[in-house]
Amino acid sequence: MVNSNLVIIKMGGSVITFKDKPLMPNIDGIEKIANVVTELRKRYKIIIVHGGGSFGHYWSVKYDMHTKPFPYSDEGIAVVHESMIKLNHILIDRFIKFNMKPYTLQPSTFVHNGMADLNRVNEFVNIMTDNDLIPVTFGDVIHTSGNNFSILSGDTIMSMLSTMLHPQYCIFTTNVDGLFGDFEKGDLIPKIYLDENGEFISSKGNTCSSVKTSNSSFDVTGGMKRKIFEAIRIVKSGSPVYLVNGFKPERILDIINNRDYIGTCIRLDQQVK
Ligand code: IP8
Repeated sequence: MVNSNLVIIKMGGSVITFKDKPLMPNIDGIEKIANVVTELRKRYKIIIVHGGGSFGHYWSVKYDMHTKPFPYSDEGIAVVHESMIKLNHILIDRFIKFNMKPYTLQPSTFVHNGMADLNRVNEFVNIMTDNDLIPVTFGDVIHTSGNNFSILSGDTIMSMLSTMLHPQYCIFTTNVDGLFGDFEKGDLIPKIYLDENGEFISSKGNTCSSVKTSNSSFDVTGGMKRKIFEAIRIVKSGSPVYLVNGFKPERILDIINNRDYIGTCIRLDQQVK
């Protein structure tokens, strides 16, 4: 059963920063999505998750830090975390300028040892959304156990939150239009249907030739791979997932207003729409 007044949106790092320019926010990218969120919040409770882009990823690479729990250097942990707070601050500042009331939840307040705390999440989200506050969280470096820390992707936070809260719409924004069978040919896949085990059933529109289902994972490159992995978990838990171009966020409104849209929807085959 989905929570029909909840929308969770990931603001991708490739939209809110210039990925190839270290520590450079993309204010236009942030504001375009903020503008759409001002519309959405009139009708829905919103949760925002944002990625690291050329802030967190830049320093994670420099300090050789990854998603694997490990006793990374204290300096690296401090610097990566600080860069994410800085990016979060820039984003929050823009949201406030758009007359919204964002409230940052650092992932360390609700994730322990790689697991999200359902009670904490429910408590935070209910209090905030009842008060017109918009919870905002982000990918970060967090403590796991012992002396170990790990990079926690915003995509993983998307699936932690979505599998607990069951939003009606779970939307990932990136710098491309969606999931492509063949990117060179512009072969966008508008719909992918899964069964309740997360196994691929069929796709609609263009062919799904380069999208494979071995181990419930799709054969895609780079950051898309994790998104698809997390998307499958979310879809299995009942919420449909949409991959949308964050530079054209009006497409989010198309989805929610039931209009034709450009993007990829991944859903259970029995979810009608
Ligand atoms: O961009 C990564 O979050 P993502 C956050 O959502 C860091 O994968 C610290 C690199």
